[in-house]
Amino acid sequence: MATPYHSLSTIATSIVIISLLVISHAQDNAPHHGDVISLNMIHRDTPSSPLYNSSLTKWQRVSNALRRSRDRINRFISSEDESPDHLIYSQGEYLVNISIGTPPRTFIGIVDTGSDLIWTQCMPCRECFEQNPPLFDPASSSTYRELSCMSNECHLLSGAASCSSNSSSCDYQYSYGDGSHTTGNLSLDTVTLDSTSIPNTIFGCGHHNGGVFSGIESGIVGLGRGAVSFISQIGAYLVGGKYFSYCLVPNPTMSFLSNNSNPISSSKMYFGRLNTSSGPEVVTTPLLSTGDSATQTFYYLELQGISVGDNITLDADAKAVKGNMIIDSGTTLTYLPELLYDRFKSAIREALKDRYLEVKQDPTGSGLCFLTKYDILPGPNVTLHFNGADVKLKSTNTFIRMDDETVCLAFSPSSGVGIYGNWAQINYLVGYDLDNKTVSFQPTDCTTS
Ligand SMILES: *[C@@H]1O[C@H](CO)[C@@H](O)[C@H](O)[C@H]1NC(C)=O
Ligand SMILES: *[C@@H]1O[C@H](CO)[C@@H](O)[C@H](O)[C@H]1NC(C)=O
Ligand SMILES: *[C@@H]1O[C@H](CO)[C@@H](O)[C@H](O)[C@H]1NC(C)=O
Ligand SMILES: *[C@@H]1O[C@H](CO)[C@@H](O)[C@H](O)[C@H]1NC(C)=O
Ligand SMILES: *[C@@H]1O[C@H](CO)[C@@H](O)[C@H](O)[C@H]1NC(C)=O
Ligand SMILES: *[C@@H]1O[C@H](CO)[C@@H](O)[C@H](O)[C@H]1NC(C)=O
Ligand SMILES: *[C@@H]1O[C@H](CO)[C@@H](O)[C@H](O)[C@H]1NC(C)=O
Ligand SMILES: *[C@@H]1O[C@H](CO)[C@@H](O)[C@H](O)[C@H]1NC(C)=O
Ligand SMILES: CC(=O)N[C@H]1CO[C@H](CO)[C@@H](O)[C@@H]1O
Repeated sequence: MATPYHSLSTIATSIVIISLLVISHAQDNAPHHGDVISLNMIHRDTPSSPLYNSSLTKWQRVSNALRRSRDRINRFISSEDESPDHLIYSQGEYLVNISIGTPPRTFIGIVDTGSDLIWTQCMPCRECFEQNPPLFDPASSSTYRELSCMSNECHLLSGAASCSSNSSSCDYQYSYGDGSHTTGNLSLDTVTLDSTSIPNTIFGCGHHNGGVFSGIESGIVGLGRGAVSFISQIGAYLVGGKYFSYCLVPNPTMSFLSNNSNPISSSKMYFGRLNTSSGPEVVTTPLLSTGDSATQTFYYLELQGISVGDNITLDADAKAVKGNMIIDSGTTLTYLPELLYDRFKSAIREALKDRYLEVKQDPTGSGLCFLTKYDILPGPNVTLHFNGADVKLKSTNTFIRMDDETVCLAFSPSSGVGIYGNWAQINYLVGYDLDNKTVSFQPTDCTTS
């Protein structure tokens, strides 16, 4: 809505009226007790993905995913050292198709557990990347409202918001480490997930946007831990508070499964606490936080060690306060602190040296690849020992096929913080409990759940 000028009292009155309308509307659709919102999570490399490039071969896709992985870990490492507004976005691997506005308009967002703000490209567009769904036009949404500079919401963005005067709009500016950026008005509108409408969601209505976008997505859905993150905002509407989880299926175009045409069910994201989040096989580890605002977005875990068979290697440097590892859905490989990685690699090499020929070629940067047309099955039992939670990986989590002949360890060394990447999370139900500050893992066949 273009609001050239309103007196403050008019704005305040409108806010009250709009809020009342929105809340009463929302209650019709609000989740009932026991309902959890379920969304498909589209991997960029599945044929149903709007980002799918059919002219790439399977192995090009793998190699691209690993390149994105390297870009992203580098952002995580630099964002730890640099300023709070140095955000890490570097593509990410999964998309969700949600809606924004009244009536709802399609919003295809990249799921980013490494940033907070949810934003979409908006009309009038002064600088935009190409996108497939029509641009969101605030003027066509009856529930859209621009936030003022004096609003509490505007203050939540601290350094990323600026105001020319108290009565002006709340202008935000986000620059990601990879050169991607969005600038626009911080606003409120209804976001619809499946059939659940969540009113007054703070989002960035971006009028100047650019960077590494692929032409289909409309923006980013930030699912970090910070105050403006989507999950922090919508917790009040969810069953069991600020809780989301996902279950990632093996990707048929990028995995051990050699059959591209075999349809496989989609990965799922759930908002709200699932009943299964405390079953017998569930393991749970605390989420750690730095006092440091620069990194309070990230989901830090403490990885105490890693076992290959019965041999355990401990990470002597594991930092109990802050955590030595970030769990992330947008990075493919898992990155271990260097010393831990070196010992892990030696143990894997030791366990497989009699069965497979090691090849020096190192397309992953993983440093350990084997020549084999067959999958490494059974592989050695690999267990990640998080504080209080032993996560037992399957061979399909531990190794990644690079081409018809080569299988590599799906792990790489990191010179800074580690990343628990999405490949190692496939076929686990991973639950993020922001209220209880825990992350839980439950082995699950995600293709049938
Ligand atoms: C989930 O738990 C809630 C509350 O304990 C209960 O009402 C609901 O029936 C449960 N749902 C399932 C599918 O078990
Ligand atoms: C798809 O991949 C081909 C081959 O690498 C490339 O030339 C083309 O630009 C890609 N298309 C898109 C939309 O990324
Ligand atoms: C997103 O959802 C809308 C509404 O359900 C649908 O019309 C559209 O085709 C979907 N887009 C993609 C790329 O899945
Ligand atoms: C905005 O308002 C605050 C207090 O309400 C005041 O301290 C500040 O000086 C005002 N700033 C401008 C630019 O008017
Ligand atoms: C691939 O999947 C198709 C359809 O499900 C099936 O007919 C075909 O036999 C499969 N090929 C292989 C090699 O598994
Ligand atoms: C465990 O360590 C011992 C001693 O270094 C070694 O002999 C054995 O092969 C290792 N087992 C595995 C599964 O790596
Ligand atoms: C892996 O662990 C399972 C039980 O968890 C055991 O039955 C199996 O023998 C182990 N495999 C190897 C190679 O040690
Ligand atoms: C989460 O915390 C609440 C209260 O702090 C507690 O009642 C509940 O049992 C906890 N849930 C889990 C799954 O730990
Ligand atoms: C940064 C930005 O695009 N701010 C815009 C917010 O909205 C007002 C009008 O609604 C524009 O004038 C600003 O340019």
